[in-house]
Amino acid sequence: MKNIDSFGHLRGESLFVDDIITRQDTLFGLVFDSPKAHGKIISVNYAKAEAIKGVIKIFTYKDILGENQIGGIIPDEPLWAEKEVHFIGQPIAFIVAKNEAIAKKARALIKIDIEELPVITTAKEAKEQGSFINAPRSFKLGNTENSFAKCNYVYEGNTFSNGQEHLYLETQGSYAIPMENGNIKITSSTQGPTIVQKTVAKVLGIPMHKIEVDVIRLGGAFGGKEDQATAWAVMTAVAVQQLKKPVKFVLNRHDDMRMTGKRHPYESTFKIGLTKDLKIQAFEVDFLQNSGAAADLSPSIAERTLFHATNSYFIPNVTTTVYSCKTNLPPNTAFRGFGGPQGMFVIESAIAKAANEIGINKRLIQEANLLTENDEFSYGQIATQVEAQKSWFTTKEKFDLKKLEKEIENFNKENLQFKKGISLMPIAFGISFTNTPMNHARALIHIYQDGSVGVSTGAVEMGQSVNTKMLQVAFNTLGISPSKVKLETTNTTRVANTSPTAASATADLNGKAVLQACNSLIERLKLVASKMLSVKENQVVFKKDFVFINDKKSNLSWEKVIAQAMIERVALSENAHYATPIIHFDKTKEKGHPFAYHVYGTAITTATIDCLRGTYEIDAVQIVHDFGTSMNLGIDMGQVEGALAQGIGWMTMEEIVYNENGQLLSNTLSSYKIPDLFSIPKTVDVIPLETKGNDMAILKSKAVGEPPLMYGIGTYFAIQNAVSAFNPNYKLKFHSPFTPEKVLMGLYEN
Ligand code: LUZ
Ligand code: MOS
Repeated sequence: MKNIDSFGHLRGESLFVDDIITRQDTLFGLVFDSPKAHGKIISVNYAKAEAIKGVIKIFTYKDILGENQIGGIIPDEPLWAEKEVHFIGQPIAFIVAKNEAIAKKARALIKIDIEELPVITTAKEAKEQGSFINAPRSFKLGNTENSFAKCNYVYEGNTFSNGQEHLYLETQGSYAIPMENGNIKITSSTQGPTIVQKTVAKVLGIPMHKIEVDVIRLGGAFGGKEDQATAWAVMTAVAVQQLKKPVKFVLNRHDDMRMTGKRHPYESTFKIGLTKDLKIQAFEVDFLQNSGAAADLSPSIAERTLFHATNSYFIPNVTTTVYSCKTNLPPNTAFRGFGGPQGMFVIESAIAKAANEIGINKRLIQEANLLTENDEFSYGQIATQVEAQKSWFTTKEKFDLKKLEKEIENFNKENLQFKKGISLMPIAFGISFTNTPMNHARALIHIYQDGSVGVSTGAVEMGQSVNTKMLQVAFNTLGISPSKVKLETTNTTRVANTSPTAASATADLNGKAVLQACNSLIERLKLVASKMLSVKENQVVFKKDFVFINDKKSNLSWEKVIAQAMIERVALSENAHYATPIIHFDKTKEKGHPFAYHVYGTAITTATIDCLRGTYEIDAVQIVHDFGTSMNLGIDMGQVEGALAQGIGWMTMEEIVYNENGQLLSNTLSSYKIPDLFSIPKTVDVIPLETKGNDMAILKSKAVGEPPLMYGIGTYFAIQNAVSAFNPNYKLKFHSPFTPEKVLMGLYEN
C-alpha cells in the first residue's frame, strides 16, 4: 500500500501549520533573542519597537501568569530569559504585531545591554570547569580493571562526533486560537502534542483541559520537534490568553537554525582490550556530551548512549560513563538515534584503532565479537532473537564480500590518484523509550452509522507514514476496504496523555492499541452478524467488506451489519490502551530489561577518494536489514534509505560550526550542506533479512525509523580505509564529519 499522503503531497494539497487558513483577526509573532552566549541582562529597551504602528504587544517573562518554565526532565529552562542569558538565540521577548514584516521591523529596534560572562562552547571545557546538567551515569558489567591486565592488546584513543541540524522541511510553528471561557486551541508542528498541552497549562497557569492541541502532520521532525516545538506553541498561547485574538508564529529558516538545538556533539575517550583470538574482553568509555545551556532531553539521550555503547557486540567487561556537559550553546536535543549513534561511533572507532595497531582487517575483530543468543548487555538485558550474526554473514554472502575486497585491492594497486576503501557496519538498536513509563499508547475508533470508520491515535504523522500503517492495521482487522477508513488528526482531546512520536516505537505502540480496539469492535459485530445469519458467532469472519461464513462469502455486507448494530444499540466506538509488557529498568542499579526487542542489520560501504583533491564519492552501500516481517516494504525501504542518507550526512559533510563566542557560523543552507542526489551513494541495495519478526512489534513488523541511520557510520570507516590505502603514515583519527578537508590533510600527513 502506498503512503496515503502521496497524492496530497504531490499536489501541494496536504496541510501544514503555515497552510491553515487564518482567521481575519490573526496576529503574528516573532521572537527577540539573545545576541550574546552568556551574560547578565542590564537593560532591554522596547520603547522604539513598541512605538511602531501595528505592534500590538511585546511579551516578556513579566507577562507570564503561571510559571516561566518549559524544562521537561529538569526545570532549568525559562520560556523567556529573566536576568541572564545562556546562549545566542535564547528567547527574551515575543513581539506580536499585525503582520510579520512589522514584527521584524520592531525587532531591529529593540536595544539590549548585556554584561558579558565567560562562554563555554565545548564539552571538554565544561567538564574541566565542573559545568554539568546533572550527575554523570555509569553502566558496568564484569570488571574492566582486572580484565585489561589479562589482555594481549590494550589501546586507548579519543573520538569526536559533531552535532547535526535537523533541517526539517517545515520549520517550527504554531497557530493558537482563543475559544470560549478562556479555552485555547493550538495547532502545532510538534511530535509531542501532550508535551505542548502540559507545558502551555503550566506557563499559563490553567488546567490542561482548557488546552486542545491538534496536529495535522509535520513536514519532518527527526527529533527536533520532540521537545523543541513546545516553546513556540507556548508563546502563541501566552499571547492568546491575554490578547484574546488568534496568534500565529512560524519560524523562518534563519531563526530556526539559530534558536533551536541540534544533535549533541560528543567528545569521548576509550580504552579497549583484546585477547590474542581477537575477543574484546574489556571496554571503557567516558562520553562527554555537549548538552548546551539547558537539560532538554539530554539526560535521556545520554542514557541511550550508554545503552548502545557496545553496538552489536558482546563484551564481558564494560564500564561506560556519560557526562552531560552544560555549555553556552542552544540546548541540544533529540535527533534520530537519540545518542545511540554517538555511542556506536566510539566502539567502531575503538575497533578500528585496535585493528590498525594489530595490523589486521577491522572486520575480523567485528566478526569475532558479534552478539549471540543469551549474551548479556552491559545494562543487564539478555539478548534474545539475536540477528547480529545472521545479518552479518548474509551480507557477506549476498553481496560477495570476498570479490568486493579483491576488486578494491586490485583497483588500489593499479591506481595512484584514486583509492577505494571498504567497511562493514553492523547495527543493534533497542526499541522502546528508555524511560519505561513512556511506553504506552491509545487509540479511539468510531464506526459511523454508514459504515465508514475514523481512527484517532497518539501517533503524529511526520512523513514516516505512520498513518498509512495505522490505516493498514485498522482495515485489515476490520476486514473492510482501505477507502472506508480515515486517519484523524492527532488531537489531545480525542487521545489524551500521549507519549511523543519518537523512539521508533510509535507504530508499535499505537498500532497495538488500534489492533486491540478493532478486535473489540469485531467481537461485538460478530454477535450482531451471527444473529442476522442464524449462525454461531465463531463462524463469522469479516472480510472484503462482507461477512464470510466458513470461508464462504454471504450476502451480508459490512454496511448492513453496522445498520443493524445501530438498531440494536450496540456501541460502535472503542477506546483501547496498550502498554508494552515485560520491559523494566532500575536506575539505582542501572540494570533491567528496557527494550521490547532489538533491530539488527549489516551494511557494506565502498567509497572512492580523489587523492589529489581530498574529495570522495560513495560507490555503494549494501545492506541486509532486519525488518521482522515488514507490513509495508515500500515505506520501510524508504525509511532505510532516508536514514542512511541522514547518517552519511552526519558522518561526512554536515559540519556545525560555532565560534568561540558561541555564535553559529553554519547558519545558512550555503554554509551547512546536507546530502543531495550527487552525494548519496551511487548504489543503495537493501535486502530484507528473513526473520520471524517479534510479537512485540506491530504485526511482527519491526520498528524502522532510527536503526538504519547508523549504517551511515560505515561511510566514515570506508573513507578512512581509502585514506590509509594511499598514505601508510596516516594515523587514524576519529573526528567526524570526515570532510574533504580532513581527508586531504590525512592523505598528506606523515
Ligand atoms: N525519545 C525519548 C527518544 O524520549 N526517549 C527515547 O528513548 C528515545 N529514543 C529514541 C528517540 N527518541
Ligand atoms: Mo526521536 S530522536 O524524537 O525518535
